[in-house]
Amino acid sequence: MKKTALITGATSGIGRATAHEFAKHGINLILCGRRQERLDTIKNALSKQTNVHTLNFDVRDRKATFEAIKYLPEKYQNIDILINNAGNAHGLDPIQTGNLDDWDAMMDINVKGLLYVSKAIIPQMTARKSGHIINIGSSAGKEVYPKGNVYCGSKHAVVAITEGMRIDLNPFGIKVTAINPGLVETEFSQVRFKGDAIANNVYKGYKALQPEDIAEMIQFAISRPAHVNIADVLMFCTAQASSTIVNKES
Ligand code: NDP
Ligand code: 8X3
Repeated sequence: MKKTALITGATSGIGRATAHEFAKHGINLILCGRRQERLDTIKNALSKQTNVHTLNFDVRDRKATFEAIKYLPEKYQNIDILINNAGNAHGLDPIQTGNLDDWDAMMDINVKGLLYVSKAIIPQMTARKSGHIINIGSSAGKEVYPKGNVYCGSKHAVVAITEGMRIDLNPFGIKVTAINPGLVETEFSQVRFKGDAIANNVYKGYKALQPEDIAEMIQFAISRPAHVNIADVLMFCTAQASSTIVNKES
């Protein structure tokens, strides 16, 4: 029987690449994001391969999140796979000059948004005693780097929450996975630096991970046999050794 996956942050980067990867495997898709035009474009492209439904909500909005998921059409109501991917870094500043709005955005989206979406879906998984939750953490959830403070904090929280989910959902046979990439070439840096020219340099001088690389890892994780759970993955491009060591051509 075809599985159904809900992907947050499906309008760009890792989420969009995962939608394309899952469509290749005939997985029914619920694609979430705030930019409806993009959701429509992706739906048009993937509808040839699988069933696609789109949901437009901001993961910070608790009521909108719960309502969107509660009122899914009948054929999309059983969600087998949840990809908690929506998130971003906002700013790169020392703690003493950090921007409060940036801090709110990172904690509200990366941490609380992930919790709201999970809370809206986990009860059906526990009731069915099956499911797979994949949280997109980061190398920033494993290691703190200069000026990373709050973003790193939000991703450390994602890693901790993932471990907590795995423990609490263990009696229900639900798989829980953290996938933690290093530098991935997406719109991430445009968001982080608010369109500033510095964003264009982040992926220059080396070959960063591509969103498709992460999507393939996610597909690998969801396609393991029932007794295998990929618990935690740290992925770097070959040029990256840690958050602060990247071998760039000068
Ligand atoms: P992108 O900026 O390309 O994509 C971010 C996605 O998140 C978009 O689809 C965006 O959709 C969605 N999103 C952002 N804010 C909200 C919100 N408030 N409500 C709903 N959706 C939201 O970045 P990436 O693909 O790189 O990032 C995806 C995940 O991967 C993030 O959690 C990020 O922290 C993580 N990551 C990224 C790395 C990188 O180097 N790129 C490395 C490690 C982890 P829309 O704007 O339409 O709502
Ligand atoms: C994204 C990777 O190094 O910009 O999570 O924090 S990094």
